[in-house]
Amino acid sequence: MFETLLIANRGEIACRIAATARRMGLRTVAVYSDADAQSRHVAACDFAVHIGAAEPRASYLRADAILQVALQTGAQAIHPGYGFLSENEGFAQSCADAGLTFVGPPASAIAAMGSKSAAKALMEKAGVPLVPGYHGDNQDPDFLRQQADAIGYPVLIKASAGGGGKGMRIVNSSVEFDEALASCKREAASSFGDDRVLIERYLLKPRHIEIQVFGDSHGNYVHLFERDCSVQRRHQKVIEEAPAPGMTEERRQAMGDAAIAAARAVAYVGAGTVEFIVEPDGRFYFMEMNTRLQVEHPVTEMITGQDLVEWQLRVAAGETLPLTQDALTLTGHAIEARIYAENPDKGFLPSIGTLSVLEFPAHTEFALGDVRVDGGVRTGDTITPHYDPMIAKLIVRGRDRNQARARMLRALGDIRVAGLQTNIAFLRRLMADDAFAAADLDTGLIERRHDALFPPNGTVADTTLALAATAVLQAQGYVGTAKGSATTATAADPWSVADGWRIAALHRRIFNFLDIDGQPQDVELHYDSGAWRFVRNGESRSLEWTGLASQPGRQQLRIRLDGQDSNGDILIHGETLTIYRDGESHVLRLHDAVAHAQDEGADHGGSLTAPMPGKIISVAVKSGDTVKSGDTLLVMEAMKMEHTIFSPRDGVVEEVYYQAGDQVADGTQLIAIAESAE
Ligand code: MV4
Repeated sequence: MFETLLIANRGEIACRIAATARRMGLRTVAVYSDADAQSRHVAACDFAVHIGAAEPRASYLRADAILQVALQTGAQAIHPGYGFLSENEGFAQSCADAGLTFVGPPASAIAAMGSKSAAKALMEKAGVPLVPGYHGDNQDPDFLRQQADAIGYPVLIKASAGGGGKGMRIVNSSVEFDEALASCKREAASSFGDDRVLIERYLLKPRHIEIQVFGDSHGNYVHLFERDCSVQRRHQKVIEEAPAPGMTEERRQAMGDAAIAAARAVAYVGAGTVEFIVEPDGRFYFMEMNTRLQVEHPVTEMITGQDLVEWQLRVAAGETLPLTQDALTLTGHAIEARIYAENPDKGFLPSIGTLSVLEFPAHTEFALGDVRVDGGVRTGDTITPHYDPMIAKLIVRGRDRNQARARMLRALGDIRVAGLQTNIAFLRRLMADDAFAAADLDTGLIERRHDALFPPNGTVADTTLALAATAVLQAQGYVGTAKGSATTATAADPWSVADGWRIAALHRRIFNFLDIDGQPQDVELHYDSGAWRFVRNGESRSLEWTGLASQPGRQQLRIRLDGQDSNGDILIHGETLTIYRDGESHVLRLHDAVAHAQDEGADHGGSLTAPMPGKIISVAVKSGDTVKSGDTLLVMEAMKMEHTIFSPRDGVVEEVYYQAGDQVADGTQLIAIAESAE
């Protein structure tokens, strides 16, 4: 085994690899870009070397720079993770040429699986089932139409050089064929510089099931069963699980054999995944082989009890496979959910910003357990536009699928995130969805279940508003039970709280909340004769609350509203409140965020910062303009609301850092204003 491993990646997968390398006693070397100097993967390794600017081309894709770091730091092996250089045959070859071990297959195997049509020809020879179709060299339109007629409609025209769903056309009848072919060829030529296509029978309701394979350098092969990755959105996997629901032992064996035949055909070494497209009746066809460790590998680890990174390192070091096929067992059921900083209500637009809070339920990291978290960011870290906005992978296992699903639902509800938007609520709806629960899986599930998965934001419940309001008061030192007065002995002096709470107004506190749609949700809390009341739309209910735990920016409370008990965990981030209750989260804003943005501007010597993550809609000034206090500087959009940023003073615009259309993280400086010269 080598002593030093260079990890040529970032984020969760770099941390994942470092965890196993450490456990195995290896020294680890991280590489990092300008954007990652403080990143978790840098801290997870023993050494770290800067390799360039934030853009991947200037850092994580620089094969030469990474090889040089490996040689300089005495690393004997390079683990590429996934993405970046992981499936770059040139890089695999350069490692070999430099006398370094590439933790992955030989360059020749990457090359053989890189071209879709060439891979299909190889697979056909190896006896791996292919979708009935034509993938030969003859590209004559009349010939291809005759092939389509012979296959039977509908057919799918796919760009030979394509992938990830790009360059595909469904054709329903012979008369549509010529036009679809021409259009597909145009797209293929412009997207891939190669207009060759292949024709396949178009499968309705297909599933994506993949087999994890492993080969060693001694010609041994095993498979580690399957993963079902049918739940996808625009060719991005959302949920992965193992085993595949409905899989029979016979079919598992047949698919495992086919996957091993595929690996053997290209003299594969290391971890690989053979993807199949599967018909409702169980017939399966080779799609492609991924020549890397995949994002979803943890579900396989959970059902086999094996550490696939350890397997990769041992095989790369020349050892034989750790286990034979007979010794591998499949136990229980595992599900992985990819937690992203993105906004499902806005077409899953990435949500960049700072993770002011990031907390997971009790879990293990990068290792077996009933709840596992593979993450690459910590509280205080930033999700930037430079890289994939994945926050973490949440992986659970149960004795069966329903137990795993229940654990996932629960664990998702226990995550706390503030500072940006996530897909967690969407994932919870998916986990609870009837079709998903019934394992009625196919690649169209999310579209088919659209209405259930994207319900309109309903009215905000009284309980949610009461939790938000009481959290604000609790944070200010008020107590919410009948015993004693409205404030504790140790609380801040209520008379000095400079927010409108005055002696004359002691009995009436107004909260102007805005819901996620920007709609006002005004409520009042009244205090009278030792008791609180919650008032909304003129209706009044009795209210008590007890603080359970408190820390800056966070209140855990129990309220009793009209005799009904509810627990809540409320994160207060600037003017944004995230109320967690009953596994669900609700976001509210207090009305005066913009005013606070201006206060901050004044505090920071004339720089104006974004009050929350959002998008710049328009900029009203340019550098050199003279502005008066209260002039409009720019308009930004956040949480579906437009916010006008006004000048806090008279002065001259020194610099405008952003323009219309830019995404900005909260706290980002937008404009600098200098005092007027006079
Ligand atoms: C197909 C198909 C139906 N019939 N091929 C999409 C990406 C590419 N790698 C293969 N893809 C498909 N090929 C035939 N003959 C449907 C898909 C497909 C799909 C496949 C796997 C996972 C998700 C998918 C989503 C849409 C379409």
